[in-house]
Amino acid sequence: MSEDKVRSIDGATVELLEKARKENISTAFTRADEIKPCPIGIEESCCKICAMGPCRLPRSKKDVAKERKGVCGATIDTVVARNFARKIAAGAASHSDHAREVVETFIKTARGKAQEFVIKDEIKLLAVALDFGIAIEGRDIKDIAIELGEKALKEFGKQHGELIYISKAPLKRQEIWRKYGVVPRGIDREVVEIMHRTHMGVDQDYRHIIQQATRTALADGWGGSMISTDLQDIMFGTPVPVLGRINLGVLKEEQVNVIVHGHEPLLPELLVVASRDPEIKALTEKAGAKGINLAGMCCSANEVLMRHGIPCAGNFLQQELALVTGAVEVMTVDVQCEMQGLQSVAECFHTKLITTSDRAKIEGALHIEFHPEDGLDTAKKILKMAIENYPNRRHAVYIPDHSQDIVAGFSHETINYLLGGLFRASYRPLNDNIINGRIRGVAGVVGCNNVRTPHDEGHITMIKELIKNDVIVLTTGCAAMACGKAGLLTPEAAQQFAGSGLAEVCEAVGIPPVLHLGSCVDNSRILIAATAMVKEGGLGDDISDLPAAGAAPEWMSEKALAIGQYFVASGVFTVFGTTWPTLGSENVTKHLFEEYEEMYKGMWAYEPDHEKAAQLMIAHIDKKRKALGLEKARERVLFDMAMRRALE
Ligand code: BF8
Repeated sequence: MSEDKVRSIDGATVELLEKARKENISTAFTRADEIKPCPIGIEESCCKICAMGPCRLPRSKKDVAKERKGVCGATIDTVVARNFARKIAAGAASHSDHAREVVETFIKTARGKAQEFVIKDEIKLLAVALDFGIAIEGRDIKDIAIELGEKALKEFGKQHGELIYISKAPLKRQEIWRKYGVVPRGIDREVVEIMHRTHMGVDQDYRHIIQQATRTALADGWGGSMISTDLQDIMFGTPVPVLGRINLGVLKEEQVNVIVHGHEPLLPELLVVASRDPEIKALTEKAGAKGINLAGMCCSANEVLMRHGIPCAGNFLQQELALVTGAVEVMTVDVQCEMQGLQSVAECFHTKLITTSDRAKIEGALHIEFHPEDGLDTAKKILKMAIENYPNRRHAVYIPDHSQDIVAGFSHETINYLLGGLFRASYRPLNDNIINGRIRGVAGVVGCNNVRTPHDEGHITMIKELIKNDVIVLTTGCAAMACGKAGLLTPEAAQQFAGSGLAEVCEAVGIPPVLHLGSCVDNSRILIAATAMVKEGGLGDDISDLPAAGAAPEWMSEKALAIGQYFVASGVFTVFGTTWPTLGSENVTKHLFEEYEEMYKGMWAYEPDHEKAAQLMIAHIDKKRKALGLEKARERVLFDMAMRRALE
């Protein structure tokens, strides 16, 4: 097997890695070979928060140092808990600052001050307004939207009370949160408090530090991320099933290729509009190209795929490789998950890398800032630059012949409708099929790629194991894109990969066995789907009672940790792969892996073997089925080699 095949299970990635290697282009894959992870950092046994250190306290030094304490006396438990909490603060801040941008644009849209944007989904506007306690009777849509935007904005700076969306959770869950003092007051306040508590000489009790990390994570999942999803849906439309295509083969040799990369769907929405503009089309023809080909990368891809069926070029570890094709005229990036390495790859080709957010620049890249007031003009300007750049291709273009049909667009509202129909939309059929055993349970498999584990392999190994065992999978982010590339996001995948019970249900409803719910902020859709299942009845009275589990087998970002923490605190057993950031402290790990089950009825687990991780999830699902009295015999399907080959 070639070295590149070990790095990724995706054909397009393997081909372009080989091209990059031959052309001596540095990518995350080659840099990872040059940089070995720091053995002390990987277990988070290093404290750098003051200038008396850094204090390195690795587990391996246990016999040497009498006690693993820093200069100030901070225990290893304090050090590890602080590091963990700061990561969650960064993750929650990222999702929530994205949300803030969305809310501010939403207010401008409602006031008619955002170029081209309108309120597209009035039904969802009214539903969300009611959640916020806003009167809707006899009122103008515009006034309702302005009031909603202003109330949503206040959620960030609120100092006291509870975030409004907390009341959407099952009542039993809310009680647990109140009992442990983790109901978020205001989104920004919780992030700031983590930074304060983890400053030198403040909070020095690991359980207490983790408590604030939980409150902050909940401010993300049931705050920033949820606000983001809802307001994006209202402005740009709530996703419905849509056919798309995925992988680097969606790039077109004879077209002007523009990739939107990042997270906020604001400029990408306008690039979609601008790409259909007659003036842009005429300019494209004049440049000798056969059209503008807009494609997405990372979560921006998920956003425009979910709402417009715009092709997805790929997930996190494919971002540099997209440029290695030599076919990309422009790549726009806004915030999060954009590698600085993109600029040096772009310089090997004719590609223009354009940063578009006032919060993020990349040295050497062009900066064209997006502002909602003249967003469409900015989008057109960027497309014109791409068209002008089309004749500048310096190298032979190489686009791997790999792309795959996918069906995406499974918002909570759509799942509700697909299961129950327009007039009796409900999760009843899902609950019934879980109760009768055709569906064993539900898994949320989400998160990133990580160059320290073969690209996409964790997602696909885990998800195939789950669906074969009749567990329906909800997916978002880069995990969803991995599924798309592996052919798991089509209704036909049910027959090919799912167990007979799940396949039967998927066929009856006409859905894939793996449902693509969107970007990473859309993990909030999974919380709402889980809550809807609880409220539908028959599966207990809390999220923790559901036969359900979560996972991020290839996680790498701080955002993934914030997501995991709010899943766990919402009652979901959650398994992470690749690495785990509290291994330096047995006490902190025990707290998150064991004591949390007592407290929150959900807990973390770490299992880098993806098949074993899937089995842990299935075992948890079976445990919950048993507790619910759903003991209809369910033989676990264990694959032998022959069955595996047959699957492939
Ligand atoms: O927010 S899954 S690598 S792209 S962090 Fe990033 Fe991870 Fe991908 Fe989207 Ni989410």
